[in-house]
Amino acid sequence: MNGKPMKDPLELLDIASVLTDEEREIQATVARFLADRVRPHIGEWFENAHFARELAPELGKLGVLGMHLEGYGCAGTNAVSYGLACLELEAADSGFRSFVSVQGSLSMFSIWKWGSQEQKQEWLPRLAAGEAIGCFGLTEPDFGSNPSGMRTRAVRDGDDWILNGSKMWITNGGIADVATVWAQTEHGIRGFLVPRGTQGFTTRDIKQKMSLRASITSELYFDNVRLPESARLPLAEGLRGPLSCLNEARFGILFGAVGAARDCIQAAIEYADSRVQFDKPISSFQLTQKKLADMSLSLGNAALLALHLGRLKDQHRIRPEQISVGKLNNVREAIAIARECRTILGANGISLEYSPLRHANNLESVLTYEGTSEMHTLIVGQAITGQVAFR
Ligand code: TGC
Ligand code: FAD
Repeated sequence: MNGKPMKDPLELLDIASVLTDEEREIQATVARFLADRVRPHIGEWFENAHFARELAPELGKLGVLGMHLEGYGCAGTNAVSYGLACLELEAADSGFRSFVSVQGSLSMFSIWKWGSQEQKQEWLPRLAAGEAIGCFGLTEPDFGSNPSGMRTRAVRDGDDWILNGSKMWITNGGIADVATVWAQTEHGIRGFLVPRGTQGFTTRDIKQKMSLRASITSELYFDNVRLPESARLPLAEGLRGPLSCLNEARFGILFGAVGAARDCIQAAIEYADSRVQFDKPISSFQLTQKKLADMSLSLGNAALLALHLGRLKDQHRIRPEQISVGKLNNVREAIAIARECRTILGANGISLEYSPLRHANNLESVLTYEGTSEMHTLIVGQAITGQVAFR
């Protein structure tokens, strides 16, 4: 007896049943927005390397920018709701989840956690509304996985600071109104807020990307940029400052990856149901079913892991190495799923008309940024053995 295909592979484990009504409502609202404003255009935006900047105020109105932060115009939701919003954003395209991660978890969080009252009042309400855009400069051309070696340097000149150096691979860099920039000082690493238009601060967008094409990635240059002491994030001292922001963004990614994988499996189920070879839908072949069953198992595991970590975060007892477990596992599983789904679509799988290869290409960046899979393996290895293997 034949039945109807399952539309959402997360239904297999009834994942939605362990969410609260409010969490389900937030997830559905974000999904509706994306279905209306992003999904119809995303293939074209990816092909043309276009970031739809005009959506920033709409995302602000939707409440997803800095949504898990309290005060200053932020929605103040729980961590699971933020994760579910990331899941839906990444189901549409990793570029939109990236935009929201960088705005809320890196730019806004750095100010919210480490900034002065004046800095918070000046920037957070505008960033939450999407009226201003933020970016976060940690990576440099010669220092990616090892940010402690950064060369960008800020030195005192009277009451001011003079900033010199460059940052590389910075999401939103070319369109940001304010950059959170991490630099060495004589007292160690410190963070600075550098507004667009500050003399000596320039940006250049990185072209010819084969991944995250619907997102802007840029280089930042600082040539004798003079900043007042009030531009320094007063509470951030050492590498702990930027790394604490990464915890927030990595948390969003471990949910986001589930969304990208879900979208790929949905596309594959739909395609397998309608594509006929040897006079039968390809969904009726055992090899196709094994692929779909195995992928749905690993999707369910990833979703349950994300939810577990979300509940720990909401109880304020999540540890960085647990976030590494989630990012490492869920991104690794998502990219494997995206590639496998592409095979189910045959030649059509290489067309931008379908999402799996776009997701797979995007996930190449996701595997690398916010700590490469190797770095997260070593963070987990260190937690298990007590031995540091980075150096
Ligand atoms: P280490 O000696 O281990 O630590 C230095 C200080 O930092 C503290 N710390 C943390 N604090 C908060 N959260 C964490 N996750 C932390 N990990 C370490 C640590 O306690 C220490 O504090 P203190 O007060 O004792 O000084 O540092 P290390 O130099 O050995 O490096 C450790 C390592 C390799 C894990 C770290 O540097 C790392 O995570 N590297 C990966 C770099 C990375 O993830 N870069 C991401 C750049 S941003 C980005 O990619 C945005 S993409 C966004 C998008 O578009 O979505
Ligand atoms: P490297 O650190 O040079 O690593 C190269 C390879 O060596 C990797 O496989 C790595 O795992 C491996 N490796 C390095 N050290 C070790 C070791 N000790 N043991 C084993 N293997 C090791 N950065 C920001 O600051 N802000 C942003 O907004 C931002 N956005 C990004 C957007 C995109 C699209 C991309 C692709 C990157 C972005 N990044 C951003 C940069 C990103 O965080 C870095 O690319 C990442 O941290 C890795 O650094 P790297 O590329 O220099 O690689």
